[in-house]
Amino acid sequence: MSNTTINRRDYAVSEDGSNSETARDIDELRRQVDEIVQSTPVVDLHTHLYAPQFNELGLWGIDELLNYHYLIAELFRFSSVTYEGFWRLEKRAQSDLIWKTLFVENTPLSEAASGVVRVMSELGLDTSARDLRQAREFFESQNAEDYLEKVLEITRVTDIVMTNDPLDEIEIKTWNSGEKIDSRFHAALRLDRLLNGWADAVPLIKAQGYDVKETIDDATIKETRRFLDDWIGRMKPLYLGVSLPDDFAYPEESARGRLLRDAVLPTCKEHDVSLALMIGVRRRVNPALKLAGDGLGRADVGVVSRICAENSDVRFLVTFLSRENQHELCVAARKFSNLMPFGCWWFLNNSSIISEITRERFELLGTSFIPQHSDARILDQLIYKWSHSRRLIAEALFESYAGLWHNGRRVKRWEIERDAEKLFSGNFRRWVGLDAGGQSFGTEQNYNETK
Ligand code: HDL
Ligand code: ZN
Repeated sequence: MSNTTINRRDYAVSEDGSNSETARDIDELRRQVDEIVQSTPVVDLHTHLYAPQFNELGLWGIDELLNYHYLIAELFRFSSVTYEGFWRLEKRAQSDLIWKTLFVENTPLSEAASGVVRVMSELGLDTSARDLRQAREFFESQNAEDYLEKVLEITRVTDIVMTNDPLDEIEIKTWNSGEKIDSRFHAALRLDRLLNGWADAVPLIKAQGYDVKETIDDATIKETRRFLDDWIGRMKPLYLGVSLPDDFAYPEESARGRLLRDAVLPTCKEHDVSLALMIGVRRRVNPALKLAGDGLGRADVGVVSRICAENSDVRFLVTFLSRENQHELCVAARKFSNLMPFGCWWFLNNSSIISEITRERFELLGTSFIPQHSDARILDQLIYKWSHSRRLIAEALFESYAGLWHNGRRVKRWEIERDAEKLFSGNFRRWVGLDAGGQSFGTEQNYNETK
């Protein structure tokens, strides 16, 4: 067999011209994969979205979409506006400037800009409009609750995991109100301010009634664990999470190293709750850009291997921000079954890189990983972030099935459905113990019964 690059037609006709696999079958396989992946429900395991009960924390609509920090960073590459000049503007004036600069005067080719076009197109808005009048009229006519249902229906996202900060005033008020949170929204207890900014966190934790000190001694560890226990009881988080810098080291004689070892990891064990490590962010590389000012750096994946080896009874969700760390993460996951790689995070959430990462994950991990999360900050972003991810994951999955076919094994429809369910929700549900609402997949009989 000539060593041509594997593509759809090569399976169709062997060199002697006979049809070992009809082209139609390969085409049917591609259609099956696209149809199944497009329709598979998603549990979005990391977002910055909030349930309606969190009021002003929940963002949606064209002015929020255009003020996404990714687009703010891109604005300054095209516009002569100064940082101060921009930050002084009202939000609508900011989005008008972003629209004019990135969408009218220039072609919206970046992932973040093209994503806004996708959202507007999906909602039937004029994507070539000279201004935001029509878009604003549309969103002003929307009712928040109905719009949430519309977005979840379009995207087939069934569950959204939030990013919850136990030191945030609005969060504290909402969680302490006892108000019932929309059951489709789940908590993730985010530990960045505790682990990465201990000195600033101490007074805030003390204000909640926990006798912690900046110098970390056994008493402070005990009180910090009580703080975590109480917030776990309040939020019932699916996991604890923290973003970490590219130079994150462990073990480390630092506040973070001590708190991670003596408070967070023992808490994960005691509550049997997973820990998400999001590694490689370089915060405030350009402080003038505020939230848009973070960068990245290549990290040491060996740190994760050490943590997984030393804490074999903790389940870790791990993602790295540097493209250069992705292959090493796959290899580390082959060594540690308590390591679940997830997502194409932040600067990796771009078509070319999602394709590369997903393919190497299939090659090294089969379906034992979680391919994507949206990281959405604005509700409407679910529309484009999941649209491009489903398309790209379907392509990579098809290529994997096509390779298997080439090697002599065809997949059945129910196997594709099973695999897609694992990738888009099942692997995460099982990792964190999130009930699938009675649905169970994974065998031919199940599939025949549920169809
Ligand atoms: O730390 C994180 O969770 C990151 O996702 C940051 O929030 C980042 O600003 C972001 O929005 N990435 O998409
Ligand atoms: Zn995030």
